[in-house]
This record gives sequence, structure tokens and C-alpha cells, in this order.
Amino acid sequence: MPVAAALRISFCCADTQAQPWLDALRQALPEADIRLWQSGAPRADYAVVWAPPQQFFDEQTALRAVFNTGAGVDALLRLNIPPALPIVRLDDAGMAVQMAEYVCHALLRHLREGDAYQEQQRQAQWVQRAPRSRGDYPVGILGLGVLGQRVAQAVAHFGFPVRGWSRTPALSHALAGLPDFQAFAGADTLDDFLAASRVLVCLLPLTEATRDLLDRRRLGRLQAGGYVINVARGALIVEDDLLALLDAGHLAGATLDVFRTEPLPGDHPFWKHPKITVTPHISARTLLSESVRQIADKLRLLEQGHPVPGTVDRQRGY
Ligand code: OXD
Repeated sequence: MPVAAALRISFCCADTQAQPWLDALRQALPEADIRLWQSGAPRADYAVVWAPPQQFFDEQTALRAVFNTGAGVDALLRLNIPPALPIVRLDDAGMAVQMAEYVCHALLRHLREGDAYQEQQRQAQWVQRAPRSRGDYPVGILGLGVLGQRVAQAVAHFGFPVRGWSRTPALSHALAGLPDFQAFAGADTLDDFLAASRVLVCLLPLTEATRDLLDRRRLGRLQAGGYVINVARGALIVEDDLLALLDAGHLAGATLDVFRTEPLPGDHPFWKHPKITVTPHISARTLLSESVRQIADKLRLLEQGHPVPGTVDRQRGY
């Protein structure tokens, strides 16, 4: 059903090429008046945003809902936004499969000793290293939302034992059928979950409860030779503690896609650390056509007075 003619949508996305988004949104919602936000613009009914300035919300005081063009809303929740204004994040929109690819790539590269073979090539050394057994690499997925569940399935497909942790018990059918899967739920199971994992995949949202969650003590619970893959938010991990455990040899390595400060500063020790692989927050990109389709569908649902999936629980922080 088309939306009402007079709807106004304001687009305010940092670090985003606006024109392709405006074109796609106008095509998906032809009845709406969709404009790139600038200071002093008329008040809109809906907003499509990524990392907008506070000024946006100071001026846009008639919004009925805000669509975030990413999965994480932590940056948005740091702003002063009316508490009753619904914030809707993308759920999946093509990100889950990308996340699964990224995590499996990092995991398999670690299992198959990609770094060591790369070094051997540099030295022109023909050495066949002893095969490793994936049974010795239980993979702990910290956070079992849409992305975490997809990652768990993909990892299980390669025959790894999978451990999953969620804040509340929320076992889906997708996970129930996995062959070697162990579920942990609630804060008091976190230590046991970590101790049951050798590879840790961080997929939690950043909230007051998860900031600095992975400190020396908790990372130290991972099995010896542990490996950390962070595709969620940099601030989940205490950086100095991660470095200390890598240097002490308890952790074998880390693949990091997200950082406390992005872009990662040029002099940051992660860049040159021999056990760390750095990528520039690319594990799951926002895909324009899937995202616009999802935003248009959700906006229509809201206009019809229906609840929409992906609406952020402001209390919980995601
Ligand atoms: C994110 C995203 O939230 O890239 O990090 O969508």
C-alpha cells in the first residue's frame, strides 16, 4: 500500500554518498517527499540516518520514527533524542551472510595457519605443517541476534563445535538443530561460556552493560591458544588487556574489524602487531537496495499502525 502523499522524509547519513540513497528511496517510496537534510530544513515525519549530529534532532522535532542505516545504534543513543521517538535499526538486510563470510574466513585462516604459510612463502620455505583438528577449536559466539545466529550456522557447517551466549535464553530453531551446539544464557554463565570456547566471536551490541566486558580476566578464561574475532564494537574489549594476553601467549591471535577509535589511528599498536589482523570495519556493509527495501517496508508498517521488527528497546540499548 502506498504511503500518504504528504509524508516528508529527511536523509542525514554521515560518510555516505547521498545521491544513490535518495534515488533509491524515492523509487521505493514515490509518494513521499524525500530530501537531504540541511540545517533549517522543514520538519520531516521520518528520518533515515547514520551518525547524524545532535543539531539534526534539535531541529527535527516532528519525527514519528528514525531509521538507522546500520545494525548498531550505540552512536545514535549517545545523542539527546526524545525518549518516545521510535528508533528502527536494520535487521539483516544482507549483513548476516557477509558477517558469516567474514567470521568463517578469519576462523579458517587461523585453523589452517594462513599467517604461517604466508610467512613461509616469503622465506621460500616448503614445509607442510601438522594438520589441526577443528574439534580442538570450539567457537564461542557472544551474542545470538540475527547476525550471531547466522554466524553460528555457518561455523557449524564447517564442523566446528559451537558455543553460544545470549543475555536471555532465546534459542531459535536455527540453533536448536546444530550438531555440536551448547547454549549459555545470562550474565552468570559468561565465565563458563568463555571457558568452553577457544575462538571467541564478538557480536554483542555496545551498551553500558557490555562496554569493557572483555577484560583481562574474562579474555583469560578462553582456552589456551585462544583466538578473538571482533566484528561488533571496539569498546567491548579492553585493548591493553588483549595486547597483554597476546604477548603473554595465552591468546594466539585476533582478527579485529572494529575499534574504539575509527579510523584506527596510524600509530596504534594493533596495526603492526604480528598476531593481529586489522580490517577497516567492513565485515558487514550496509547494502543499499536491501536496506532501502527494508526501510520502505517498515515505514509502511508504521504508517498502518503495526509494530516493526528491529525497533530499538531504549532501556536495553539495542
Ligand atoms: C554497524 C554497521 O552498525 O556497519 O556497525 O551496520
